[in-house]
Order: sequence, then C-alpha cells, then structure tokens
Amino acid sequence: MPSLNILRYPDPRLHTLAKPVAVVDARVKELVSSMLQTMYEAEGIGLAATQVNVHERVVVIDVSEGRDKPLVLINPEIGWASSETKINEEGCLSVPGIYDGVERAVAIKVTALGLDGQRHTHEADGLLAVCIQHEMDHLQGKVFVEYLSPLKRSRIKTKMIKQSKSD
Ligand code: GNR
Ligand code: NI
Repeated sequence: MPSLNILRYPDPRLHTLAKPVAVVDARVKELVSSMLQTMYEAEGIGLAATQVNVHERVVVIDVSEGRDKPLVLINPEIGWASSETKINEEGCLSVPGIYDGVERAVAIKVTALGLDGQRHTHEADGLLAVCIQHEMDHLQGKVFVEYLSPLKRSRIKTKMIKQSKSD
C-alpha cells in the first residue's frame, strides 16, 4: 500500500465535488489502506480522498493518542448537528503551517458505510466532531481557509505559492 501525494492549496483540484462510492469493493479497500498510510505518515488526524486527487466520498480519521484507532467513513451523511457551535483552531495537510479558527457544530451524528459495506451511525463531539466536519467539507470541494476573510485567504495563497516554489 503506497502512500499518496497530498494536493496543496491553492490547487484547483481541491475544489472538485466527490461522487458517492457505489460498492465497497477491493478497489475501495485499497484506497482506504493507502489513505490511512498517507495520513499516518503525514501525522494528520484525518484525510479526505479529495486531498489525494481521488474524487469519491471516502474519509479516514484517527484522533486517538496512540494513532491506533482508524475510523473509515464512506459516503458520510450528517444526520444531526447541534445548534451550539464553537470556534476551534484548525489546520490542514493541504495548507501546511497555517492554523486559524473555524466555527463548527459542537456535536454531530453521522451515518456512513464502513469497510463492511454496512451503514453505521457515529455520534461525535470534541476534536472528532471538528475533524469529521472538516473532512466532509473537503468532499464538497471546500478547504477551511475559505471560511477566513478574503485578506487572510489571499495572504495564505501567496505564502503557499512561495513555499511550493522553494521545495
Ligand atoms: O491533521 C489535521 N488536523 C486538524 C486539526 C484541527 C482541525 C482539523 C484537522 S484535519 C487535519 C488533517 C486534514 O487536513 N484533513 O483534511
Ligand atoms: Ni484538511
């Protein structure tokens, strides 16, 4: 299972809308396995298929301390979100070195297919809830910097372009 290249903002491919997975077959399982390896290597707590230029509704997450509790969400749907929100500091593997506050629902209920092809319900709060919402945005082609002011976003864009030219 090779690790995959992570697209960097402002790559326009990060704004692609992902399509639902039709069947959880060997191909999807291989994608998940490569995504998990890529996420662990990059020391991220989540990764959406969009970030590795695969435009299907697949997300992997691990918010555990031991980095040993992978969560796989295929075709995730938010069934409920708390009206209570909170601003959390976020970062993104596609926007390395940038951290800023984003307002998110504090708690959510999500249903998604697992690797068993069955739909499961997940109740999440804290960092897990933040991460799931961040990853589901990626599947819609949305990067967290799009919640920031146009001035901040434009500075981030310039910084990312400079960075990409120096490495
Ligand atoms: O590794 C990540 N950390 C993080 C921290 C706060 C809020 C969201 C995240 S997700 C991010 C990995 C990533 O870019 N996933 O798309
Ligand atoms: Ni991200």
